Amino acid sequence: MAPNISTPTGVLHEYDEEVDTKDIPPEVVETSDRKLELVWKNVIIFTCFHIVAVYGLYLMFTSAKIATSIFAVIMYQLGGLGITAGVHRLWSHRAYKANVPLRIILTIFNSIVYENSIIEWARDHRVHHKFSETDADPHNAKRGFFFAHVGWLLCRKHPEIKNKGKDIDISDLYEDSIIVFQDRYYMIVMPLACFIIPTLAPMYFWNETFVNAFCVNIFRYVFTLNATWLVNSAAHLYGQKPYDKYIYPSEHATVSFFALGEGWHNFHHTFPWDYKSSELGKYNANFSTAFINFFAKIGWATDLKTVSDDMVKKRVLRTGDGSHGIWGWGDKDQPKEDYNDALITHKEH
Ligand code: ST9
Ligand code: ZN
Ligand code: ZN
Repeated sequence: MAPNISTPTGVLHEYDEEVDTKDIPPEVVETSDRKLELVWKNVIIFTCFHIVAVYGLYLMFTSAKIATSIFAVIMYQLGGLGITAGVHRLWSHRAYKANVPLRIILTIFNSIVYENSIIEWARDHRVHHKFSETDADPHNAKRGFFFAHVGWLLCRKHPEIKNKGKDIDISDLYEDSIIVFQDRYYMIVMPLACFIIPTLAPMYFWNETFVNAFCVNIFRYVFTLNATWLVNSAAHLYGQKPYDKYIYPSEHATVSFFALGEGWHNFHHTFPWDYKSSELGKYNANFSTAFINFFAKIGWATDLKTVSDDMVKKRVLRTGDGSHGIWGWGDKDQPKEDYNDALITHKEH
């Protein structure tokens, strides 16, 4: 018997034979086999980073030069693009293709933020998509906000991540010599790009003090980390689900703002190969899309994949929670006055 989908506004429509169980998140492994093995080194490092970051924020408003703060904002944007347009949309999801110069730029940008090498990040992320909200998901949101946000980086991984993860194909990543280079020399490239150069540049170019330059840069880094982590925590736990109400990921405008357009997470988990990572395509909340569009214009980014309106529509009707906006002319939720007041020219006779 075909069940109905109920929405906040009532029953939307009937399931048809297209519905399959992959829309329903798999049950988690019994919690009893979770052994929390804290990695104290990480606990101490992340605590120190956050304390220095708070001091860096204080210095931005007290003694740091304005150029140092502007520089930090620029580094946040560039590093952010290295995550969103780079390791996320390009390398993890292959949502578009990039030529060698663009891949080099994105690899440099990516190294501005210490979030592990592109290969390691993309491997964890593919596992996250494939096994979302199970123990094989590195930042399983069913273990709570703190675990999904940062806790997962403070303890040993669940054995399921390694068991299931070994079957995820990442051979394409090893075929890209640029990111293989980054992975091999990560502990040289990353400290230079994330910590050393961003600290020395303000000291060299506008005579900033070491303490100001260092602490403001740590604030920039920690801010970027938290913007990224919010996608795993807040955007997996709070928000509407216009595309698929059977999954945890949700649409979160605030997260999207800080994460350069990556908070439209219900859309993203439904259509992970869409280069916009959202349906909206509004640049004010999706700076990363504007960046990719620019490089597409000059021919450096190609094969941009995106979901057709029709595909989105079908999916919204089949599994959405009813919170999706109107489709356009003829949508069942379109206000009746539109029919009377809309200006229609060149009418068909
Ligand atoms: C960081 C990453 O912050 C953040 C990622 C967030 C992702 C967000 C996604 C959201 C969408 C995009 C939004 C972007 C928004 C951007 C906004 C920007 C403004 N598959 O890991 P190990 C195996 S990092 C298959 O050591 P432990 C493998 O054999 C922060 N196999 O596990 C591996 O060996 P190898 C900085 C896997 O010992 C072996 O297990 N980084 C997989 O349990 C051991 O792996 C840090 O602080 C897998 N997925 O340790 C480092 N995983 O690697 C933190 C593992 O040689 N990490 N295996 O192949 C660590 O210290 C450790 O990883 C650990 C776990 C303690 C957490
Ligand atoms: Zn996710
Ligand atoms: Zn993703």
